[in-house]
Amino acid sequence: MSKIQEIAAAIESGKVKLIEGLVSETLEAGEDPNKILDEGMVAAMGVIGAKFQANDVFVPEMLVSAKTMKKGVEVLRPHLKGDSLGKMGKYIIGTVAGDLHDIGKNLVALMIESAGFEIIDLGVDVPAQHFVDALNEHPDCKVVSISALLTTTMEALKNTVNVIHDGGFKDKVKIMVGGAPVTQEFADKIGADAFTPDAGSAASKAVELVS
Ligand code: B12
Repeated sequence: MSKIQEIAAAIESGKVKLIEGLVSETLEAGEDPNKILDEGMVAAMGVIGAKFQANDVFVPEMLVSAKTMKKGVEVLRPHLKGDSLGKMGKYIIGTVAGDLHDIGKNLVALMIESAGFEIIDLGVDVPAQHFVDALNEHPDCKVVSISALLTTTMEALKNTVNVIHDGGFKDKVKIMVGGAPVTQEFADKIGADAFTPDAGSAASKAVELVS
């Protein structure tokens, strides 16, 4: 088993105590941090999702895997970060109302930060009005982004975009949306300015939006 496969297996089976050591060892062995993230960690969460759908694992197992992933990402974090902090301006991010998933949102925030933005993270289950409040608090912010992981919260995503537009920000900020059930077609339909399928492409899109 390769080190990356070991990391994936540790996340799938929720080995919270082993993950930090494993990720450190793999980095020390010279492995690319982006490869560890995508092929080890993100892939493992996909496997857990499929197992959950097949009733092979349940919410408690998903939670332990999520906790394991978060610990692993903390070890990777300094290796993924750039040093151009805040140069590109501010970037507001949050998970939509009704949705508690934050691993993808946190990865997007990490990559966007690496691209030089200052992150204002509103957390999870964020009511639409909180995005407007944050924009009023940070009038120099040019991009706001919303994550949704549940098909049942896609309607809240649409509502959040409307509330931001109605709050007077239609032509002032760009809205990015994403998360597993979101597509380009859906993003267009709800009037968002951009969608990307993953954190890496979210970072380049954010730079494009402010350039
Ligand atoms: C971990 C997990 C949980 C954890 C979350 C812990 C946490 N802190 O995040 C817990 C246990 C809490 C959980 C709870 C539930 N979950 Co859950 N969960 C997952 C799981 C296994 C992994 C999600 C994840 O972290 N993926 C890894 C990250 C890296 O990927 P990602 O989030 O998609 O993000 C990437 C992209 O989408 C994109 N992206 C994400 N956000 C954004 C934002 C922008 C702006 C952009 C541009 C891009 C972008 O970039 C990211 C990085 O590349 C998924 C399965 C799956 N395949 O997604 C199910 C899944 C999302 N959950 C599901 C369900 C049903 C639930 C529950 C309803 C279960 C229950 N019965 O209680 C609850 C809902 C709770 C709530 N109200 O939110 C279903 C959703 C089904 C559906 N179609 O809606 C899934 C798909 C599992 C399944 N296959 O059935 N879950």
